[in-house]
Amino acid sequence: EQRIKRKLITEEDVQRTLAKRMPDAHKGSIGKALVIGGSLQMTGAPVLTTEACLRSGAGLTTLAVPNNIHFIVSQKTTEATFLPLGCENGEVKTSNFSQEIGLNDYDAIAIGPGLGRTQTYSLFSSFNDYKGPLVIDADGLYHLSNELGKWKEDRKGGPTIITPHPGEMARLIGTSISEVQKCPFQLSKDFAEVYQMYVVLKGPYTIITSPNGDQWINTTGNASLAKGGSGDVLTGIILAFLLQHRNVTAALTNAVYIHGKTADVLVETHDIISVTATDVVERLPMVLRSLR
Ligand code: NPW
Ligand code: AMP
Ligand code: MG
Repeated sequence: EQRIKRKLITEEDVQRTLAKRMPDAHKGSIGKALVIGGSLQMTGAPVLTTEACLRSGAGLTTLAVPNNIHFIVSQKTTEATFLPLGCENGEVKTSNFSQEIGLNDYDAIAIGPGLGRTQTYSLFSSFNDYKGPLVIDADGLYHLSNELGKWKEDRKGGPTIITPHPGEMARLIGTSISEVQKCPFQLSKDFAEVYQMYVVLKGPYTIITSPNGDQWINTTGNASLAKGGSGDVLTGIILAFLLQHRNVTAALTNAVYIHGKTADVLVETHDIISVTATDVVERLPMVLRSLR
């Protein structure tokens, strides 16, 4: 008999579990986040992820980008540090990130926003030994879909979190977008259990599934988020929250709730067609404050 646990995310849950800032905190005690992404054609995505991560409480945030866009992205984000990586065809060249970056120096990593798809990366061999939580989003999911079989065996390291929209989910499991939209709960649950990953299936009602099949449904957010960059911002919030929450599901549910809530607050003053991903990042401090 299948045990089904499904729950709506409530504001009370978020208020109760939201990361606190201890009076004796220092940047190192909160943790170091690493964002890997960006390419010549997509300089904004990793900046949005990094800025959202900074606004969501990370102690130290580093952005790894192909070195041809280092000076562009560093103009756009002041508080982050940078890891310029070798570049080919406007994208990060390495096939194995663990050979180029001391991954275990970071407490949480997100890979994918704006990364591009012309290079071949083995995310499995790069991150198999990484001990912290790993978020795979955007083009990271494209690379993951080409070697998904390898991930069936348990990753030796920390938890893996994927954040697909329905198009990315369809590619991962080799089905159509309409099929994903027809059975989002079952497909997420099957995927999470088989690959032992946390699945954040995005949409008007984002569904979060843990590797044991438990599910949470988000009801915040609105169609102002139907704009390029929204998902890149969510990945940054998730990354920062992973550093600051005791368990992965609290980090994910709180991040998804707050991302949507910020859009809900924005449409009180901004027209629904005008909201940008940057607006969401800039409004995060006020929304977080309102939940204390
Ligand atoms: P269609 O055909 O459009 O209707 P991709 P991506 C579908 C970067 N960005 N519900 C969609 O359907 C990202 O970080 C950079 C249903 C299509 O088939 C990535 O690195 C920005 N279907 C890269 O771009 C800002 C949905 O999925 C497919 C859906 C590619 O990201 C923008 C498209 O998916 C962007 O974030 C939904 N909700 N959403 C920047 N400023 O630098 C999408 N689809 O082409 O695999 O991926 O999302 O375009
Ligand atoms: P991405 O497609 O990766 O940019 O991610 C889009 C983000 O915006 C996800 O967090 C979605 O849940 C959210 N989003 C997009 N469209 C809507 C919508 N119509 N209603 C609510 N949330 C949305
Ligand atoms: Mg995206």
